Formats: sequence, C-alpha cells, structure tokens
Amino acid sequence: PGESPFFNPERETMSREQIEAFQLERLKETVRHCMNNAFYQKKFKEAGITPDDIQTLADVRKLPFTTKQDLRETYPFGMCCVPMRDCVRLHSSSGTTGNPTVILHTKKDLDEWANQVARNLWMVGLRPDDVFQNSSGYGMFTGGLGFQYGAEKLGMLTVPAAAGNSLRQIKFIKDFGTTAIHAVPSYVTRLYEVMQEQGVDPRRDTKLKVLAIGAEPHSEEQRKRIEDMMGVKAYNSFGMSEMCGPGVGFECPEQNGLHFWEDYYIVEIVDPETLEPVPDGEIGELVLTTLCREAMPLLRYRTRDLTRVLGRSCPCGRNHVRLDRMRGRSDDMMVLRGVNIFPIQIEKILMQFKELGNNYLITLTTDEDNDNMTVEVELAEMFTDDYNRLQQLSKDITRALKDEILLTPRVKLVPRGTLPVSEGKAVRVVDKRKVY
Ligand code: ADP
Ligand code: K
Repeated sequence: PGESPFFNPERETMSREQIEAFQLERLKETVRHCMNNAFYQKKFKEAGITPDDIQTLADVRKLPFTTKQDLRETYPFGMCCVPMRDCVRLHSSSGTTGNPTVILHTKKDLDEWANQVARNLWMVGLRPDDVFQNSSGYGMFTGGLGFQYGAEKLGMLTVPAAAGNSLRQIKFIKDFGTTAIHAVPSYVTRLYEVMQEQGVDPRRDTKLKVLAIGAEPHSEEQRKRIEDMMGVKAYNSFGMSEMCGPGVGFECPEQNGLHFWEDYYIVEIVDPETLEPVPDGEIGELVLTTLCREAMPLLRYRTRDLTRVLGRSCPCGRNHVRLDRMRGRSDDMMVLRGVNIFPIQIEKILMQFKELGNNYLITLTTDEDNDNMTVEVELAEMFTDDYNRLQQLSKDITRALKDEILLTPRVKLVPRGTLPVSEGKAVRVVDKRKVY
C-alpha cells in the first residue's frame, strides 16, 4: 500500500452505496454457500425461505438468527460448510458450561483474517519498521495467533511474547525496541505496575508508541489512564472467536468509536427482547453476519454484546459504521434490587479518582434477604495511612457510585497488589448471592 493511510484503499474508502452493493453481492453468495450444510438447510426450511428470497440488503432480516446455543448443539463440526479436508485451523472458546464452541477456518479464511488485522494495525500508523509484541494469550485464544498473523502480514517484526511473565515482557520491550503491544487492558495496567517497581519509565526507557487493547470491556477513563501511564496512544480492538477473533472492529486515529468492517460483516443492532432493529444511537444487541467466510459462515449471529451506532462517516475517510465501545454482554448485566448495572459503569467512576489504582472487584452478596454490592478497589501507589483521608475518600467514592448506579455499595480500599490478577480477561464480578 505504499505510504497511503489505508492498507486496502479500495475497500476502506468505499462510499456507503459501494459498501451496500458489495454487501448484497456477498450476502447472496454467503446464503447460497450455507445451503451446503444440513443445519442451515433445516433452519431455512423452518423459516420458509430460500436463497432467492434475498434480493435487497434489508432482506437480511428474513434470515433466521444464529446463537452460541446453535454452535454448542452442533459441536464440533456441525455448522461447517466446506469438506473437512479444506479446514486448516480450529479455534475454540472457553465455554465454562456445556460444550465449548468451535470455529473452523480454511486457508482463505486465515488469509482474510490476517488482512483484517493488518488493516487495523496499519490504520493506527504501524508500518514494517515497527516491532510488535503480542502480550496476549496464545493457544485457543484468538488474540494470540490472530494478531501474530496480522502483524506479520503487515510486515512488522512480531514477537509472540504471550501473556504473563512481566519481567520478561519488559526485558523484551527494552531489548527489541518494541514500539507496539497488544494486550488486554487489565494486563497493561499490571505491566505498568511492574515497570514502576523495576524503575522503568516507559517514556524514557522504551520506544512504545501504540497499544492495541481489547478482548474485554473497558471504559474511556481506563483508556486515558493507560495512555497517560505508558505515554502511548491506546486503540480499542474488538474481536470474538465466532467472527474469527481480533480484527472485527478497531478504532482509527480519531478514536471516535470502533470501525466495524462492513466488507466483512453485516452489522445490525437489535432490541434483545423484540429482535427488531433499533434506531441509530440507541443501545441494542450487536448482530453480525459474516460475508466472506468459507468454513463457517454465520448468519445473523447474536453476539450478546450491547452497543450503539455512532455514525457512518469519519474524518479519517472511512465510511464503515462506527460503534460505541461495548458496554458489556447482556450476560454481564447485574440486576440488584431491580436496578440494571454494568461493571463498566463502576469502572468509569473509580478511574476518575487519581488516588485509586487500576484493579477492582465487585462482589454481590445477600444479607438479610437484601442484595448488596461491595466494591473493593486498590489504592494507587501513594498509599496513605491517614485514616481520616481514607475515610473521606471512601465516602466520596461511595457518593459518586451512588449517583451513577442509584444504589449505595460498600466501598473497601485495599493496598495495591491485594486483589487477584488474571492472565487473560479480568474477572470483575463475583456473584455470591443466594439463589431462590
Ligand atoms: P470468550 O467467548 O471465551 O470470552 P472471545 O475471545 O470470543 O472468547 O470473546 C469475545 C467477547 O469478548 C466479545 O463478545 C465481547 O464480549 C468481548 N470483547 C472483545 N473485544 C472487546 C472490546 N474491545 N471491548 C469490550 N468487549 C470486548
Ligand atoms: K519488518
């Protein structure tokens, strides 16, 4: 692509009309391709439709939804639309209950996926002279190989550092002249703490300039903190195994929402109850249809992620839909005394207090038949023993939280390093409530 700001200028700068014409063609092909598979044949029959019913882009709404449940019930290979001999990679999501979900890829699928990831990294200014350290889990977790192949495709020297072992990470960053890192946001804050302990100043002692952070919900406040701490630009990266993995949506340098790549997906936001589309700007469930997958195309897949449309144009020159940062999955929503609360709302408040560190844990309990919330949060390093100051701080936090979530949680301030840190996605909520 030379020195163009676009990795794939033709696709990235399509007008809305071009995007939609492209999508319709691809949608028709995808639907026809799905008819190779018994699961889809049955679904289509039940819905009383055939591929010929897709004549306009709006006809996507005639298609049946697919869900994680479908993937579980057809585990492991029941939703594959190509002969097994054409599949070259398998990824599987954690799945704490029942069967995990399996996603298969052909060579072409992997190639397209790498293109998607490379497009994102190019978009935020990374070039072949950059050194990319991938500090996310490898193995089944798609953030590992997904970023590896994408960064290599772009041409960067790519370091598969994997998650954890912060001392080694820091040594690599310094020795290899790492300029960009991919990691989950909760791990970046951990890495920074270890840098501090080691007397390493990321601005002075490293060449870091860009971070790709994602795979878990985080607030704008958390991002700003990460940027300040590390002296970098941090870009939100959205991915999910069912849609390949990383590369589905990414922020451009404007940092005004995630561009979801509509040459790869049809993006719908629906009301999770009625399943009808919601107007732009309103929060709903993200539903995605893949447009160029061979092994496992997914039609109208219900992601359970809640977000909203921010716009369909951008000063960066891309017209691919911009979505707001995810507020969490519908399953992350806590219902306490009839009030709906997302962990991210709590994080947003905590991050506004400079006296607080980055790690926090929400515990839900039942006391005397009432639901209660305790928020434990680590103090920043300037930990104080001044009882009165801590009392006042905890009062201020409680009040700010109450304004946001309309309930009064118990706030516990704990020293840095007290709360558990996970190597993968952070665990923010422990629900110990009685089930009646
Ligand atoms: P698992 O399903 O085991 O968690 P995935 O890696 O497929 O594994 O997780 C995908 C999910 O992670 C998304 O559906 C979404 O809930 C969350 N996620 C990924 N990226 C982001 C992001 N940038 N912001 C918020 N949530 C994200
Ligand atoms: K290189």
